[in-house]
Amino acid sequence: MNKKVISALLCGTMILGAASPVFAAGEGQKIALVGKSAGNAFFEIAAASFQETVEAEGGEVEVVYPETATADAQIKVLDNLISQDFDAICIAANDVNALQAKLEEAMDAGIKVSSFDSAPNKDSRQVFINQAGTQAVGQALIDAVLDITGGEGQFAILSATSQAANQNAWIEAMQTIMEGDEKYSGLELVEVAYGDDEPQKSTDQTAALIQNYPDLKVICAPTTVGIAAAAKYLQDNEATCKLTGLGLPSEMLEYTGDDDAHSCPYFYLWDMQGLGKLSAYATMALVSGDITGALDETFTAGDLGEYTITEADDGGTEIVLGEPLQFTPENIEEYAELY
Ligand code: RAM
Repeated sequence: MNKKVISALLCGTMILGAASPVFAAGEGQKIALVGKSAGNAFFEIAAASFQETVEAEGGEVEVVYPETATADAQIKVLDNLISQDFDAICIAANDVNALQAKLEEAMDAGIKVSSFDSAPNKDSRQVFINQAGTQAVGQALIDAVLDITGGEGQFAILSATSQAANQNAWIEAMQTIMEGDEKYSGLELVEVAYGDDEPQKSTDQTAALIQNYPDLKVICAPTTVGIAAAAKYLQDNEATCKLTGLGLPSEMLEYTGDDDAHSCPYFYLWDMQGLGKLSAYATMALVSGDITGALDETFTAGDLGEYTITEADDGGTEIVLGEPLQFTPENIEEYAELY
């Protein structure tokens, strides 16, 4: 029986049969959550919160990781999911455009498609759950670089994969902000290196940056895997080059400090449990028909409150969780207990 009919019947039964019916937002829903790659704590934390949220609302979640952090590997995963009876797929895309045909196939088959963390293009999704505005992240990162370099000098970016939709959007935002304001004119971006969200490759890329640019003042790594690898390398080697970017407080605890003994003065991320939860509520709302992903629709994301669907930079729609959070020596211990 169709899931919507089942939930309508369940709802009716609850209203007739119980004194105070509790409406479960995800009753009977079957949702697949697809991360960018396996073995990355970032996705494990978001997935745990996503799963817990859906299960508490009466649905079930299958978390699937591709074999590699590529679009091809995600296409294989999607092929497999489309052949099963999932109500929705929520995906962090390894490429902006390469998943379009497959995600359109999923939507044509009646599967709702949302994305989180890393957005496939606007035709490949119904809505994107953006952890923090793309411009806001770009602004926070370039301002951190400006501050930590002391206002001028060389910096490099250590990214994940070269095709990663979110990484490229943040890097582009940083570059646009930099080019548009005189105050960044003393900064020189010498290289964007790719560690592919693999610890060893990220370490090797950090080593190469330090060797190739002896005057490098800052590395900005907008990836949790990259920043943790670079933090360790720079600190172990007592490099003068400093670090900032996007990281998990739990993985950055021992590297964050204002003194020479630490490689990272401060860095950013966002509420990780909130990201999983908001993605879960948005995806459940697509399945139940409460939203379609269109501009200006609103829905309630449990105890996170009410959210409105807004326009994304790519012309599609998104739901923005909140502002990026800054982690400093003062607050990192508290956050490290959470994620
Ligand atoms: C890595 C991934 C992820 C990104 C975070 C900040 O774990 O590349 O997509 O959002 O870093």
